[in-house]
Amino acid sequence: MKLSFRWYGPEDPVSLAYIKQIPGVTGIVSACFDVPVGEVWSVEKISALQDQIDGAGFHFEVVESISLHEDIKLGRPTRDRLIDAYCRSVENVGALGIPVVCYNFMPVFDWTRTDLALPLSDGSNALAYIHDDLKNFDLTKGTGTLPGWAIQYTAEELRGLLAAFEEVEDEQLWENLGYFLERVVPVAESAGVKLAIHPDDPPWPVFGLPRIITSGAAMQRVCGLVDSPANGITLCSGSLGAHPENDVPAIAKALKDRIHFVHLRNVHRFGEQQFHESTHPGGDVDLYAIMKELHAAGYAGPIRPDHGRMIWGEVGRPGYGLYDRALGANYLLGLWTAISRS
Ligand code: DNO
Repeated sequence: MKLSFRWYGPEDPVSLAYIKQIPGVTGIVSACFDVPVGEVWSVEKISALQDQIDGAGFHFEVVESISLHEDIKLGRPTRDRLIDAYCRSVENVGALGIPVVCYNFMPVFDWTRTDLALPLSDGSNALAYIHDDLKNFDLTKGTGTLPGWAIQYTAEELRGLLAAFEEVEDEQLWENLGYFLERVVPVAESAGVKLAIHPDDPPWPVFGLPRIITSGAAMQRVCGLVDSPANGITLCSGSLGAHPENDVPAIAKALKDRIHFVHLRNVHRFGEQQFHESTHPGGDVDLYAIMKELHAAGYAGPIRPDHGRMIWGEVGRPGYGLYDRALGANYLLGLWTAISRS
């Protein structure tokens, strides 16, 4: 495996120089955050980012993410032009030798939490989710300060999108995903890029919006929509693990040939549709068992620690501080080394 770390580009307070001090990290996961969704990522833009990554002594292993325009998810007529732009971006990523593109198919909202800094008993704080607390967010005001999303919508845009998705049932969403993959996968194949869909986080509907990538069976179904090695998944232990019925080590085993990227983090579930993020070794998900499955399958792709808590007084981008993610990386390296040598 290639131990990797997410970097939010030159603006990220967690610099490449800091990341370099974490043992074993060779890969960087990043994106051209300033290209508006739906537009083509030019070779110039991607290679400027790649130059910085190379210059710091890393490999640019994964683009996370090239986001999909909502019109693609909605199946609107404008999707053909947008899918075409997506294909050009994938070609450009491939031309620069970056092997993996991560994406997701969550309507409107990417990952969702109801508390960005839940105090934990050890004095740290972590991202948390309590389903009933979603009612505290007033979406008539737009996405506002909800965390982590590449795209923010005004009140009016959001109203339009929420209304449009009311017409879209799960099966329609599946069809729209199939339509997208039928067009993009062949392009990815010839560009030497592997697509890796990220599961929905959390893996159930939020704000009344449908969510379909919520289980191992769903990810299996994605792989079957277009049967190509270029059409694969991101195994995210924290997203899948928020649902007690998702046996993440079993999913890792079942989908081993199609896993192109791995996010390893942990969650502690404290009620139905309630969890907070935890230390990498703590929590309800068995990262050791997942790593063992990946190792047994000969997994050679990128693995990154995912969100961390805020510890030692660090303040920063929710989930993406340096300290706890660095501890996570070191834990993953330790697990992998021990499994390899035993
Ligand atoms: C959250 C991340 C997600 C992820 C996208 C993948 O921290 O795991 O934002 O990047 O959902 O497209």
